Amino acid sequence: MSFPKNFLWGGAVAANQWEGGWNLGGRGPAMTDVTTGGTVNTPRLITYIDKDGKHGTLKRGQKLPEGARYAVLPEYHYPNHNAVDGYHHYKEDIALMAEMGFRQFRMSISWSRLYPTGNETEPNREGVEFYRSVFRELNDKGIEPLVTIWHFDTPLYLEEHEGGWSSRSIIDKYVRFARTCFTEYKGLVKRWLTFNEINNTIQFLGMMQGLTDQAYENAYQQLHYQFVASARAVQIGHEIDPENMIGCMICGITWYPATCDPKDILLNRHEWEKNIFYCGDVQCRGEYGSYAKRLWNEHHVKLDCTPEDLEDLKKGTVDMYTFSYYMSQLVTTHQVRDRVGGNFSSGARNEYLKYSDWGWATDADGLQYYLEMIYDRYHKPLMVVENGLGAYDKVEEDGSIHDPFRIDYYRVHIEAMKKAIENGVDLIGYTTWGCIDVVSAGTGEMRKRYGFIYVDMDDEGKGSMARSRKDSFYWYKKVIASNGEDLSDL
Ligand code: BGP
Repeated sequence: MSFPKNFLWGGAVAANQWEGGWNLGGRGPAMTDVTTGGTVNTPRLITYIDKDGKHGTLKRGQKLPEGARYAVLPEYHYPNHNAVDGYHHYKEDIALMAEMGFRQFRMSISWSRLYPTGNETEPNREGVEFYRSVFRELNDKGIEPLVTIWHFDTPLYLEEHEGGWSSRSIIDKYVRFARTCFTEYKGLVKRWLTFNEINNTIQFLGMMQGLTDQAYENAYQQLHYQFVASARAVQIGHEIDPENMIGCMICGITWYPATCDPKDILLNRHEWEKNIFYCGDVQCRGEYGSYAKRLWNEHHVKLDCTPEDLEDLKKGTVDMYTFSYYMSQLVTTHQVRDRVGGNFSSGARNEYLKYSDWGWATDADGLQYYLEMIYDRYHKPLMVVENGLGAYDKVEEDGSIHDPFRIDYYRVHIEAMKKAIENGVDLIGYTTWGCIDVVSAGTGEMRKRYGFIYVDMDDEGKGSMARSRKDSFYWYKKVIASNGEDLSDL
């Protein structure tokens, strides 16, 4: 057994991290446009002007003070404004992806490029045409687009004035946006994901301490509105083009118990329910899992959930399960001396694993475990739509970039996928994260690079934006050409 013949090899980016052009072509602002850069130790900040005209900053999850409004302030650098300028470089980038032999490219559509405030009744034509050109370019080069409709970028106007995902009214606005995507790009795009890493809203709470029940209620409520929005989008997507294949997208953390204390084993099972199955069950099975009531009761959550919502959830189940995979985490009921965090999750340090410079564990066995566990639960086709190693790259005098650590990382994860396929998993595609260097979502840095393609740009936004090939570029090309058989060094 090996990778299926039409396996969808490729790479992934998101609009706000790749595209730039934040105020071009009629695009409206999103939250990332008022978010500064950070580092591994210092958080990204959200900037605002208060009612007296004073400048201020917030951390993720904090509320805007009464009377304040989000603002771009001259004293800060906003890395997502230009990102790596995919807006102007997409032809060049796609040509490089075609050179590697990509069969699929995952990207997202910026909601505020199509609906600048989210409230317009007609889309911004310039935005619509921009993505049409990108999809045509991909199709011309034999690369199938895989499109994420929402990748962390709700129009800022909806966040600021209408409560974002806390308000039921946003469902209709998202559905209008999704309908536009399905209608405009019919025939050009056949694979869609409704929400990126939808489970982060809950999983992320595990990184914080002293949260109130209200914080949990807000998170579960926001998720419920996203589930309904997703389910309605799935139904519309199928109506518009029955060939559309639409997936959920879950932040796939493999949770392990830190000890064999039965209390840890049970806690671990409950972590899977809360962090992973809660969303997958609703989106794949069309209803909340039996444990959901317990989760809500733990925090006295009263959901705004109507009988029509439950009907929609039933009718709008996804066709495939897609997920990101970077790491596993350990949970325990015992005291944790060394806590580690990464990608919206945290746990105890695992002495059997190696950690990256950003503290993310490398665990390829965890990927096999996740694939086998999830396939057995849902029996739907799976895709790994993000996986990769954020690392420093050094450009040599002659311009070459040697990244054997990245090749090693991919090799073990591709081997893990192969083993899962041998064990019966229907895995249909793999898009590595940040196939071209992009702005980091977590830290806003450029120095945290994932790409096969290097972009000459630093954390302060200085650089020529020139693209160049790393060693891993040639390696991945060889992997794709051999359909995952040749994983040897260059
Ligand atoms: C996921 C996001 C991506 C991406 C990735 C890597 O959570 O879906 O947008 O950025 O993580 O994270 P980071 O950029 O923080 O290294």
